[in-house]
Amino acid sequence: MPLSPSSPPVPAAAGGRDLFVVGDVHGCADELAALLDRAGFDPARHHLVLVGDVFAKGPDPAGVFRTVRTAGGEMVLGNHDVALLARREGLAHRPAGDRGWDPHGWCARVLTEEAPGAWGLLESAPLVLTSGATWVLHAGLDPAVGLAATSREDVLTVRRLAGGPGAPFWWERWEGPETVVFGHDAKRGLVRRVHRGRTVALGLDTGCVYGGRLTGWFAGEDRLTSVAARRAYSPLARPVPPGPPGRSSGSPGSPPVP
Ligand SMILES: [Mn+2]
Repeated sequence: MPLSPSSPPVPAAAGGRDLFVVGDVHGCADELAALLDRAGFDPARHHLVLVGDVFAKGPDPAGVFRTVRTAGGEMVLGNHDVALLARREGLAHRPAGDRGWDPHGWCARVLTEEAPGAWGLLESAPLVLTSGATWVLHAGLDPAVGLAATSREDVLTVRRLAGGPGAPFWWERWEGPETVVFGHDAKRGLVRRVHRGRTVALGLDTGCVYGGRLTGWFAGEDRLTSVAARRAYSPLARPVPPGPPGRSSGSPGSPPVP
């Protein structure tokens, strides 16, 4: 799917409250509710921000939306959220039956039937939410050019910088001063990059939908809280098989985006 240029960062509607940034929820509604409870989340004092990939893959996307709405939360777009919007609009239609399970199609149908308000949240979600020196985005940025010149596709999907399997992760080259809070990399799990004594990158995707944990971070307190997944709802994508350039890394039935 072609991607349009980056949209500008949007200030989070924190209103003086501390940000509580939560990693990739992927439809894990029970775990999101449990995390807010364990963290002592209070909407009068805290503002919920999700790093994207909020609904697809997991068991209860409508329940996730209800919890986010009750909390008054905001989200940035993840690659699966973009796929979900595309599926709703028919832009990424896959003929039924040709690749088996269609997680985005199922998720889009559940949201339309049980939580149609989720579409407004998705349609209004920016690529980047900011609060002071904290930037929240789904995957990452290009440290060589900075956020403003990073492509939309990189914001949604970057992990390693260009250069092959051994290339550094983007956050290994990011020196701040802003703290970039991101998700999208369950294989890496919790990532904290400290440069000159300050946290400049914090990765919160601890793989809840794969049976890992769901993690949140209070920005002002620099405090992490997490809860265990009740079970593994989805297999973690297989490693990319060796093969010639251009070979698809997806297996039959796997989602179109990793
Ligand atoms: Mn993602």
